[in-house]
Amino acid sequence: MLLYNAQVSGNCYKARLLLAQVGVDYERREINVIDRSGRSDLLGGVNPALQVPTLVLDDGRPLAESGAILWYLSLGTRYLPDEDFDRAKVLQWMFFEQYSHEPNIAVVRYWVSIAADSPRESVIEARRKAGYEALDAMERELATRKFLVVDRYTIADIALYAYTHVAGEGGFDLTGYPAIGRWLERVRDPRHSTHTQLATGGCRWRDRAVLRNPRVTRRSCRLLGPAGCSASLSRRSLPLS
Ligand SMILES: N[C@@H](CCC(=O)N[C@@H](CS)C(=O)NCC(=O)O)C(=O)O
Repeated sequence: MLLYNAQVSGNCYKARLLLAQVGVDYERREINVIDRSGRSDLLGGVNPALQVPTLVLDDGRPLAESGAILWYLSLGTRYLPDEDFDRAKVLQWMFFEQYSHEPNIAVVRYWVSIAADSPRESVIEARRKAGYEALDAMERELATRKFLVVDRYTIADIALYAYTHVAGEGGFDLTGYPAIGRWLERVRDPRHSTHTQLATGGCRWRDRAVLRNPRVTRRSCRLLGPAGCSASLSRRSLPLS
């Protein structure tokens, strides 16, 4: 697979994290999110929105939007629940992320820490206020449960972890959000999610739940035999920030 990627982008981070967790080998093509020149030439054929992340499958079909990429890669894996209602709850949080969280927390982070120019302070403050409201909603939910859905790590957690764990770069102060703080730790905990196991050479791609998804496993199974698996995975630098 090929990922059109920007290293600073939390939306791309979601795709990189799940690709690492399911153990798919892929290439990256870097896009500059500040200098937008030449964007049509680079992405015109694969994403009408001319944005990243965009994933191109091995058969050439392109898939854009971080949520769609997470959904596709998680089909048949432990990262997407089987039960219909639980799957709808995953979507609930992913839509929340795209409408209430990312447009405020990610955009303020972009203005404050990445962009060459930013709007006037009152505009930033209005977005920051809306960002805090999104964090309030997460705090209320996470005060009652360990993860956003079915009390285990799913792509809903990946979608919301991406920009929450770097919210400080947008001037968001998370000290008043103890449940979010504990959830951030849980997401990083190898007992709940697998990325730190991968970092230490874990071999989750052989897991039965992962193997149920032919899209993400056929190629990695071919590429990584049992002996090569931990070596390949431990060499991979994981996109944890
Ligand atoms: N809803 C999209 C948003 C994608 C998006 O905003 N991508 C940004 C990087 S985070 C981008 O490509 N910016 C450059 C541009 O719009 O020209 C998603 O979740 O993937």
